[in-house]
Amino acid sequence: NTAYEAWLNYGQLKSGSLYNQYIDWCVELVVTEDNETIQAAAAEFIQGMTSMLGKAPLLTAKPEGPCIVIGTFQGGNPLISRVFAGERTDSLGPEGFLIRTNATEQCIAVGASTPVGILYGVFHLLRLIGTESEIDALNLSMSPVNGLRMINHWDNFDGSIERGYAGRSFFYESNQFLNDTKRLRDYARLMSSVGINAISINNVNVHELESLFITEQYLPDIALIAGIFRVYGIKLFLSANFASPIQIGALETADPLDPAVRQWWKDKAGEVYRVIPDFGGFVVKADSENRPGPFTYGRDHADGANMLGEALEPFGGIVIWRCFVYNCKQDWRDRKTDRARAAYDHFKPLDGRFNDNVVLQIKNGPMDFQVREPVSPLFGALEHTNHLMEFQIAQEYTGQQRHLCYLVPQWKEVLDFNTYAKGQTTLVKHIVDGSVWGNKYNGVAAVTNVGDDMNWTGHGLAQANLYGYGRLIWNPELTAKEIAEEWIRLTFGTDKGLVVAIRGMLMDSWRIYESYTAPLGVGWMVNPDHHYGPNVDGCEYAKWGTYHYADHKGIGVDRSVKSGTGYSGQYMGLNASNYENLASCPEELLLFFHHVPYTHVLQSGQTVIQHIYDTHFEGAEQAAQLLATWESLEGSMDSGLYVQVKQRLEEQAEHAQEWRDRINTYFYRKSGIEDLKGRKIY
Ligand code: BDP
Repeated sequence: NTAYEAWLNYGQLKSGSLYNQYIDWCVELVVTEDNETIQAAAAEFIQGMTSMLGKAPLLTAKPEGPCIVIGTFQGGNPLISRVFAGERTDSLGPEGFLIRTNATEQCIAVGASTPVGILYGVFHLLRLIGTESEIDALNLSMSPVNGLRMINHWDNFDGSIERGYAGRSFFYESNQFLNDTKRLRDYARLMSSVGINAISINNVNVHELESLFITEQYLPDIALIAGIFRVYGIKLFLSANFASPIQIGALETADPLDPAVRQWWKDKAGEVYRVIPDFGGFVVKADSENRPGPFTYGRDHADGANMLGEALEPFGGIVIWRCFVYNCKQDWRDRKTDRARAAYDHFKPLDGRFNDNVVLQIKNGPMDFQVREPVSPLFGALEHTNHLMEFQIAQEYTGQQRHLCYLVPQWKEVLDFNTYAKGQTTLVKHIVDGSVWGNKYNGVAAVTNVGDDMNWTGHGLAQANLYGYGRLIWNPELTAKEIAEEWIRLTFGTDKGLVVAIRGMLMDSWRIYESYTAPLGVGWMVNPDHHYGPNVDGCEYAKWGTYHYADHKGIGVDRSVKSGTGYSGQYMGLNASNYENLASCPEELLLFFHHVPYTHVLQSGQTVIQHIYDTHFEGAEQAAQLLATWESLEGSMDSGLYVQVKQRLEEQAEHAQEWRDRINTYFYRKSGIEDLKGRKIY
C-alpha cells in the first residue's frame, strides 16, 4: 500500500449486517444517460463497490430487482422520474443532489439537476458505505455551501513546486507537460470526491516560460488537462502574468488603461476560449513580492483587475485577484509601517470599484499562513466586492509535511470568527459563502499540498488536510472531528481503536505544533527563505515586515491604535476594542497585538516567560507522545503506510526538541529569568 488511492482506496468491508445490507441493495446499477460525467460516476460506483464488497454490481438500463439508480431529473430515466416525482428540486442548485431509499420502487436513487450533481451524489453514497453507515432509509438533500471550491497549485513549469513538500509537479517536468493522464484522472477523482470544482495549475509567481501557457504553443496541453478535469466537474484556471503583453506580446507597456493593452488581453481571452470553451479564468498576483502590476503605470488594483475582467467577461470567465499585497522592502526600524495592515490598506478603499466578474482572494490572516494569526480584517470590510478566502493546505509554516499538523481546526476557527460587520453576528463563513452580501462569486481557495510523491502529500497523514479542506468548504458546519473520523475510516478502515487513536493525534496536532514553535501568536521564528525549523531572529532584521521585536525586556508587536501601528483599528465592533486592550486581547494572540515585558502575567497566573518555557517543554513531550501513540498501532494497518508515517513522527519528535531548546535558550539568555520548575535550559 503506497496510499496512492488515499481515501478512495475502497477497502474491503467485513461481513456483517451492514455488509449484507449493501450486498442486497447493490445487485444492479441503473444508468440510462450517456453523459461522460454520469458515466464516470457509474464507473466510480462499480469500482468502489466491487472493491468494498468483493462483488461487482451489474450495470443495466432496466433493473430486475433491488438496485441503485442514478440520473438527472430531466434525463428521462422512468425510475428517477417516479422516485423524485413531486419533489422540490429548484433549491438544490446546479451542484446539489438528493439520495432516497425507496422501498416501493426497490431502489436507492441518486438524483440531481446536472451530471456533476450525480457525481457528487455517487461519491457521497460511496462515502456512506465506506464509513459503514446505514443505507436502508436514506433521505438526503445536499448542496455545497460555497460557490467556488478551489485548489491553487504553485507548480512551476520546470517541475519544482514553490512550497511543495511532496515531491515534484505531476503536471510538468523540465519545461514540458507530462500528460500523465492516469495520474491526472486519479487526481481529478480525489478532488471531485470532496467537491472541488476549480483548480489553477500553475504558480502565482508566473515566470517567463509559464507566461507562454496562454499561447498556441501550450494551449493544447492545457486543454488536455482541462478535458480530464471537466469530466469531474472541475474548471481549469491559470495564473497569469500581468506583464504578459510585454513578455509574450509585442507591446511595450502593460498599462491597464492603454487601449492596445486592453485589446491584447481581449484577443488573448478569445484564443484561450477557442481551445478551452469552459476555461475558468485567471488568478493574478500583482504588485506583490516583485511581481509586475498596475502600480508601474500609476494605476491601481481595480484598474488592473477590471481590464482582465473585461477581457474574460464575454466568455463567462472570472479574474481572481489576490490581496496578498504588501511592501517587501520595508525598514524594521520604522514601527509605523506594519505588514499586517497592508491588505486592508490597499483594498478597502477600492471596495465597490471592481467589475462583477472580479473576485478578490484574501489570505485567512493578515500576514502569511502562520500557525496562529488573527482573521484578516478584510473579511467584513468589503461590502461591494466578490471575494474568496485563501487557506494554505501546504504546511509552509506548520511543519512542511514533516510534522503532523491537522489544519481543519484552524480553518474552522477562521470560518466561525464573528466580524460584527452587519449586526451582532456576522460570521466569516457567511461572508465567504456570499450570503451576507449576496455576492455573485464566493467561496474558498487553498494552496495545495500535493506533488508526485506516491502518496500525493509526502506525510501520509497530511492527506487528512487535503480531504478535510474539501469537506469543510463543501459544508462548513461539519466539525473538524467528524471530518477527521470520516477520513480515517475511509483511509484506514473502521476499527474503533484505530479510529479513536488517529483521530486524537490529528485533533491535538495543531495545538502541539503551536506550543513548541512560536509563542502567543507572535509567529515567524523560522529560518528565512525555506521557512523550516527554528530561528528566532532569522527574519527579524530583514525587510519583509515579519517582526517580533524581542529584546532583553520584552517581546511582541504593538499593533494598538493608541501606541502602536494602528492595525487593531481595522477591525469592527468588539473585535477592535478586544484586540486594542491588553486586558481583553485573546491570549493566543497576545504578542501579535501587544509588546509586553517577559514578566507580564497571563490569565493563568503565569508570566509570559514561564508560559514560553512551559509550552515548549510540554509541546516537545506531546510530539514524542504522538510517536508513541502511532507505535501502539503497529500491526493494525498496512505496514508500508505505518513505517512511512512513523519515520515522519520520529523526525517531528526530534525536531520538536530542537525547537524547544532553541526558543527556550534564546529567551532565557535574553531575559535572564530562571525557569520556575528548574528544568535545564542552556
Ligand atoms: C508566501 C510564500 C511565497 C508565495 C507567497 C504568495 O512564502 O512562496 O509566493 O506566499 O502567497 O507564503 O504569493
